[in-house]
Amino acid sequence: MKIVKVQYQTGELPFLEPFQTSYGVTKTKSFAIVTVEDESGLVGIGELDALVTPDYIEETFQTSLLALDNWLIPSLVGQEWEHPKEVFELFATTQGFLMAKSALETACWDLFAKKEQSSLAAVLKGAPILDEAIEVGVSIGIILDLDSLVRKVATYLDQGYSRVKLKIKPGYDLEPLRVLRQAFPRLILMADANSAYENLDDWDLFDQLDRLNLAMIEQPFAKHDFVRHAQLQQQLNTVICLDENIRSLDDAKTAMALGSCRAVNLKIPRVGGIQPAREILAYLQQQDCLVWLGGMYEAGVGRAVNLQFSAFANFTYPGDLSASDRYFAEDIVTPKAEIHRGKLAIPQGVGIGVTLDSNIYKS
Ligand code: OSB
Ligand code: MG
Repeated sequence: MKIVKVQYQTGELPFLEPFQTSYGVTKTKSFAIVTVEDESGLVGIGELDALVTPDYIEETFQTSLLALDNWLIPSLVGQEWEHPKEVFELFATTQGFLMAKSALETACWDLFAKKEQSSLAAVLKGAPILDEAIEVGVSIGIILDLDSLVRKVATYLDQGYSRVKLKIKPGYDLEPLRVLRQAFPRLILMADANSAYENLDDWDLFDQLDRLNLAMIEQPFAKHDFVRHAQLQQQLNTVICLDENIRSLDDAKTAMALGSCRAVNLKIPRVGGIQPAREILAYLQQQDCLVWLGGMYEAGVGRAVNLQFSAFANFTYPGDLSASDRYFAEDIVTPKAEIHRGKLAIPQGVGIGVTLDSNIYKS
């Protein structure tokens, strides 16, 4: 196949409620929808999910667009490839910009699956998909008022979410988690620090957290620090999960070699696309590391990619893959991801299984 034309358009979706992490508060979701067109005129779509500020990782929405314009789109257009698993390699001379690469690479997978008249999940699996709905969890931002936090969690549990992740930071950690544990003794509860802790001086805190029967603690330390995570994992019963640290298969190997974690939050945009994600998944599963799917507050296209990938991967642990209405009043695709009895349906069309609405670009 050969991509002859690439276009993108940016847009924004307001969050229903601001989302607060250890980095700050986010009020809108910025995204770009990338289209790739082959010689026959068939089009694949992908989503750019880089954040506006360089706090989660270095890449930002603006630097992604710069990389797309200057290096990534030129690396893709006019090149022959047989299968989308080759596309990530076409970008090899450009370092970083994994989220920009993922937007293009996932669009090529959508295009390929459409050409095959198959769902992306079935193309990935090489077999029909039997489970048509997947169990999902929810990621909850910092809510300072703890009564409101408990009420919020209760509404998500009513909707059927089967796992809750709470964002924590120094000064907002033990107490909210204790309150939730007390209110929901059997809840699958975990915490995500987004690198907010400095070092093992916080040992007392981690020792207390270790007694709360948390499913895991995600990314307590700095983004490239494998050693401290390994030291902490050695001292805790609670599973350490890495997010920001794991950008590549090499990172996954480093984490396993050092014992830095026993779980990984895998995000397709953070590792550069579907092919690197499935390689990391295969390696980590073979190492008996628990892998689950993370999220970037995706709009409808990115969310559909996550659903297809989850259907293929058969994750045993519910990911941060919520319904669209967990974040947005309106979305940009049909069908929207909706939760029914705690599960999201896998859209059944070809490719990523959803179509773009005509009125997607509101900004
Ligand atoms: O750390 O997992 C994270 C969103 C953006 C960037 C980083 C993270 C997150 C989330 C939300 O936790 C996950 C989601 O619901 O999409
Ligand atoms: Mg995280």
